[in-house]
Amino acid sequence: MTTDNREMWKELGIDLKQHDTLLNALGPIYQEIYLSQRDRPAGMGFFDFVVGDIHGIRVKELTEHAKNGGKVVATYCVFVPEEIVWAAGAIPVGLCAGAQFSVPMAEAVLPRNTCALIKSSFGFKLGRICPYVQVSHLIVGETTCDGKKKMFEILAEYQPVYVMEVPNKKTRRSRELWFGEVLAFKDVIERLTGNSVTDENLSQAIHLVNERRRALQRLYNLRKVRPVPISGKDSLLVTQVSFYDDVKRCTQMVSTLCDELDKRVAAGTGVALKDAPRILVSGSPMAIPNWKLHHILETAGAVVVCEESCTGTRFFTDLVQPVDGTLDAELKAVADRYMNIHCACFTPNEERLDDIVNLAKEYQADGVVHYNLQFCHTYANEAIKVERRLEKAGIPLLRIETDYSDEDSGQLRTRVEAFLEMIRH
Ligand code: BJ8
Repeated sequence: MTTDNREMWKELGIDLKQHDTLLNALGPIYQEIYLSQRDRPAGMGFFDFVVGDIHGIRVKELTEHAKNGGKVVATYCVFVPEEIVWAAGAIPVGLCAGAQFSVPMAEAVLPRNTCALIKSSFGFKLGRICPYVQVSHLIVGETTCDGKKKMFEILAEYQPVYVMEVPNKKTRRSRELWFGEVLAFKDVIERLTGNSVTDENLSQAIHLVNERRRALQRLYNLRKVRPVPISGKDSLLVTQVSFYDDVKRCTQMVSTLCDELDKRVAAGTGVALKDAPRILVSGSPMAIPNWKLHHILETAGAVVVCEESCTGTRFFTDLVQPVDGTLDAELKAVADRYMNIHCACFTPNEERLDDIVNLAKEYQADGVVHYNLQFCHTYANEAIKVERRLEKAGIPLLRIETDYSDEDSGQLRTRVEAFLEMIRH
C-alpha cells in the first residue's frame, strides 16, 4: 500500500480507517481461497495482481482520466450498454457489490430483508469505502428489480444517478421501449461528456467490447473440455475482473491465459480429479469478493465448469452484430444485443430455462447448483421453473439460497457434499 495510494484515496473522500479494515481482511481471504489452489495456470498471475492491487493502479488510471477532463460511469448491471460509454470517450466501471463488509452499513438505512447485492452496493457508498464509486461521475442504475430501483432513489441523494428502464417482457413493444431507453442513455452520456456518439466511435467501441466477449467465450469454451484445465474459482475471477479492468488490457490477458490453457488441454492437464463432479452454477451474479459457493463446491471435490449468470455466460454470450452504415442502425444493433440477456426480471423467461439445459449439456455438467441471494424474489421464484425443467431433462439440481456472510457455510457444505455424493452414485 503506497503513500501515493493513500493520498489518492483521501482526495476521493474515502474513509481510510474503514478502508484499511476492508483491505486487510481481503488479503487472508484471497490467500485461503485462491492462492492455496494447486496447479493454477501461470496466466492467473495477472488477475492475482489486479486483486492484490484492487484499489491501486486501476483507480489511479481512472483518477488520471478524470483529471484530464474524462468521465467515469459506474454500473451495477449487465444491461447498461457500455459501448455507448466507450464511444463518448468515458470509461465504464462495473461496480462490485459482493462484500459482506458493507452490508451492516447499508442496514442502517435499507430494510434488512433486502438482497445482499443491493445492501452491499449501497453500503459502499454510504461508508465511503469504494474508490470506484467515489471516482465515478455518474452511477447508472436500472429497473430490473424492485429492490434495486428503490435503492437507486436513495443512492441519488449521495451521488448523481441515472436509471434506465429495462422492460419486463420481450414483446415487440418492449423492444421498442428499450430502444428508446438506449437512445435516451446516449443523450445522457453525450451531455455528461460533451462528446458526440458517432457511427465511427460507436463502431470502434462495439469492436472493442466484442473482442473482450470473444476472449471470454474462448475461456469458457476451454472449460467444456475434460479434464477441465482451469478451476471454476479462477474462471469466475477472470470474469469479475473484466468488469472493471481496462477493456483492451483485459482482452489481452484473457487471451494469453487461453493460449496457456490450450497447451494444458493438448497435454491433458486438468485441475481436478478425473472423477470430480462437473457443476454448472446458475442464478444471481457473484461480484468480487463473493467466491463463497465456488469455494465450497471446489473444496468439496467438485469442479465448477460454467456459470449461467451475469458474472458468467450472460455477460458475453451474444456479440453486438456488426452493421454497415448509420448511427441509428448501430444503436439498434446494440439495443438488440442487450435484449438477449435472459435475466429473471423478464416474464416469461423460457429462454433462460433453455439456456440452463443447453449449457449443462455443452459443458458436460453432472449437476446444476441454482444460486439465489436471500430476499431475491425474482430468482427464487424462477427457481421453481428451473427445477421442473431440469427434472424433465434428467439433470440433478441443488437449490441454494444464501447471502454474503459465512454464517451458513457449514450448513451449505453439508448440503453440497450430500449433493455430490448423490451425483457420484
Ligand atoms: S441482468 S441478474 S445484473 S439485474 S439478486 S439485485 S435481481 S434482488 S442482480 Fe442482475 Fe442485471 Fe439481472 Fe444480471 Fe435484484 Fe435479485 Fe438482488 Fe439482483
